Amino acid sequence: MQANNQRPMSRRRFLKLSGAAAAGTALAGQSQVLHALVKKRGGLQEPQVQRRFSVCDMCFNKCGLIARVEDGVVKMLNPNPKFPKSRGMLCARGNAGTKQLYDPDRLKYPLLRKGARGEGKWQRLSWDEALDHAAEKLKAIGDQYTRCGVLFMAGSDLQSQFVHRFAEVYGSYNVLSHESNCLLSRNRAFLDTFGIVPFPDVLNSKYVIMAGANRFEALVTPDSIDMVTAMKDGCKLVVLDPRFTKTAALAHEWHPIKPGTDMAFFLAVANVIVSENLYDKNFVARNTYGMEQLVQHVRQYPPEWAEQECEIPAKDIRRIARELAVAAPAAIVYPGRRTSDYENSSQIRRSFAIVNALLGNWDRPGGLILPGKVGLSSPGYDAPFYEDNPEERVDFGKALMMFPEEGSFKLSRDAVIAGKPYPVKGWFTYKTNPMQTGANRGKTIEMINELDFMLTVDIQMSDTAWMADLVLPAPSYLERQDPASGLQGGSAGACVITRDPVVPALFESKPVFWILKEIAARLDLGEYFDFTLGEFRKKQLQKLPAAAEALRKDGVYSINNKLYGVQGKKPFRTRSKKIELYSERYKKNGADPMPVYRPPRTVPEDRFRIVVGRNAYITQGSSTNNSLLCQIFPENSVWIHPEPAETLGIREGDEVEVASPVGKGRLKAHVTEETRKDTVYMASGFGVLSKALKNIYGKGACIADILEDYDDEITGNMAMHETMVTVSLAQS
Ligand SMILES: Nc1nc2c(c(=O)[nH]1)N[C@H]1C(S)=C(S)[C@@H](COP(=O)(O)OP(=O)(O)OC[C@H]3O[C@@H](n4cnc5c(=O)[nH]c(N)nc54)[C@H](O)[C@@H]3O)O[C@H]1N2
Ligand SMILES: Nc1nc2c(c(=O)[nH]1)N[C@H]1C(S)=C(S)[C@@H](COP(=O)(O)OP(=O)(O)OC[C@H]3O[C@@H](n4cnc5c(=O)[nH]c(N)nc54)[C@H](O)[C@@H]3O)O[C@H]1N2
Ligand code: SF4
Ligand SMILES: [Mo]
Repeated sequence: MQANNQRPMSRRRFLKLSGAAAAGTALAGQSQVLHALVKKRGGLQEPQVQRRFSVCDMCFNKCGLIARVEDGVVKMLNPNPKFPKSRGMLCARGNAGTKQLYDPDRLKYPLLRKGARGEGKWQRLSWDEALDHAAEKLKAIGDQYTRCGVLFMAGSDLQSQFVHRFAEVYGSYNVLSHESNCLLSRNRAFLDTFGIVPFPDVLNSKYVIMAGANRFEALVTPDSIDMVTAMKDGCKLVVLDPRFTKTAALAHEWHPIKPGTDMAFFLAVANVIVSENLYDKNFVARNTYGMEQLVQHVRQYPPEWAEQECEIPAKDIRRIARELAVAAPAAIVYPGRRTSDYENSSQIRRSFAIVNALLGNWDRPGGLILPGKVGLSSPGYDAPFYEDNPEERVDFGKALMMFPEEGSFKLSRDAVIAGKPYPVKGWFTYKTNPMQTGANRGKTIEMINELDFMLTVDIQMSDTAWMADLVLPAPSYLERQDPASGLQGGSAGACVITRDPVVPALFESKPVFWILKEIAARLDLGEYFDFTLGEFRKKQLQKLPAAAEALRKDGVYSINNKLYGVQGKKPFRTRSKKIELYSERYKKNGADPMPVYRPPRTVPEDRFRIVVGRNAYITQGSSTNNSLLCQIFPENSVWIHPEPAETLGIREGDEVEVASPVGKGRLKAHVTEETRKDTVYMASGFGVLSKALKNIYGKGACIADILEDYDDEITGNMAMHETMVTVSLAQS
């Protein structure tokens, strides 16, 4: 089922590779890095071994780990069994974390662009020179335009909060995270239905439907682990996915749904549950708003109608609805994670939320449960006021109900290109790689070309760093101290985590906290960063007296919150104080108050819909250069069904061109029945522009170059599954 035809890697072989003994040119490079850094111990002395707690950062899950450090070198990463969210698990990427630390392609010192953008000519700077330069440029943009003329963007990280703090005290409210390319439409839908974004209690569930979620490849802890355990205990898993993913392979049922039609399926499920009186009547009467309207509304959506739209047989839809109702309340329509897919994704996910409400699974074992309280304190500050600033963010008002704190990458980018409503001429990016993860790379380049100054803080020369003016090297998670943070995890409950360096920072890398503190001092904003990370963390933990000791002893502080019955008789945090099946607020904002089905864009005869999706060896668009992971997954290919492949004369391994109205890419074809005839798929993170990513430069094609940039009309969340492409044999 792998996209490429390589020898499958056994766990034994993988661990051998991830241990000290290593083969291959890339790894030889790594040992050179190590030899240069670590003093040799003489003779046959036993190594000095230490075990240090940390938290994996190869993706956002933050699984607990114990690093084995031999003579100052991190030799192996093992799972921390006391960690409630990840328990005894560290995935392939987590194991490969040592190769992130000892990557010869790591950024080593500050670099200033010399040639044209993207030409790859750099001048090494001292830290003082780099920080002076950054401060000068930020000041100049603030003076010439306004402070909102600088856009800040930080990926998922414990230190990202300092980028937000810096932006606020510098005076810009143009701050983005990765979230508008990820999950905001899911958040919108569940928040607006239940008043809070819940966690699925997968572990105790008897029936789970996953639609557009691939938990056995797109790992989310504890859900991925809990799903396996629950299935052993008799839980049924039904998967709707246009591709036969690993999750589909292990599920009890897989339905290759027509992309973009999930709402038809779930409205029909609601139709059956309502018309056959299968819903939880007490629960619905007590807790919901708009049941009468919903009953009327779903009448128009029977399974026979839905079958025509989603291509799942009516008898299966009817059966699944009944099975869900029998298993309720320990039954879940899984809320999902990445919902950067369709222009109506918020409404699609609203239909998921509404079926959950009908099942009465709220706040009960095996259903949707509330996030537990963590109790970290957040040290506050009063940001200065800038009189000449515009009224609103640059993307304000461009979506019906945008999250004001999150904004929209796509809509901000459009605004920067247009220079409207006001000029944005600076861009600060930290730990995010929108050149690979924002649809329509051409437009990201267009945006960058509008800028006076772009600063990127990364661990490697990502494609985004490659386009920047100033590139600053950050330490990896194994080398840095971080603040504390609260994690949530379904039935695993809440916990507090932190990081301390497992080994000292390599090269000249510096954490973003230090970078921001230094720039702030140069801009007369030093008072807002007048503390150390240690002091900050101490303040965060002041109301959790047992936390510091638990973190020291176990590497995690678990909080024993009550898991069920937390809502009790408390009102829901919605306008009606109930679960909103019908939303007056949506109506007021110009959105449908209940999800109304509109068919997705038609796929023309000679084209395919292209979809994004994960595999277990790649994190979003950016771990592909890792010297261990790139051996397992060295390049991407385009999945195409055998029937259209035959018509197009395409065979397995042929070089093909995938083209959309905005871009094209050349890569190998993977001819497989594991995707629908009308749908093609490519893994992300290849076709890089950065020549400094030596393991993968020249490999595969970049899906961000091909994807058009549509967005969800309610949130402005990027919609990445709305692009139609041609696939043809490449001309040599
Ligand atoms: N290994 C790994 N794990 C990860 C990550 C990673 O990069 N790598 N990233 C983490 C992050 S940030 C996130 S947000 C999550 C994402 O987790 P998921 O959202 O579960 O994962 P994706 O693979 O992005 O997308 C899910 C699936 O949707 C399918 N799909 C496409 N169109 C449709 C449709 O119209 N209907 C239906 N029903 N299915 C459709 C795709 O084929 C794909 O298999 O994973 C997290 N875990
Ligand atoms: N084509 C495509 N686009 C996508 C997705 C997809 O699957 N395919 N997924 C979407 C989703 S769900 C999400 S969440 C977003 C995520 O989008 P991004 O936030 O762009 O996530 P990553 O691709 O993981 O990029 C993380 C960046 O941080 C750098 N980095 C890693 N560790 C460190 C560190 O310790 N310090 C610093 N300073 N930098 C570090 C990496 O080198 C990389 O450049 O992408 C979205 N866009
Ligand atoms: S899922 Fe894997 S990569 Fe992500 S934090 Fe956990 S171990 Fe690390
Ligand atoms: Mo994500």
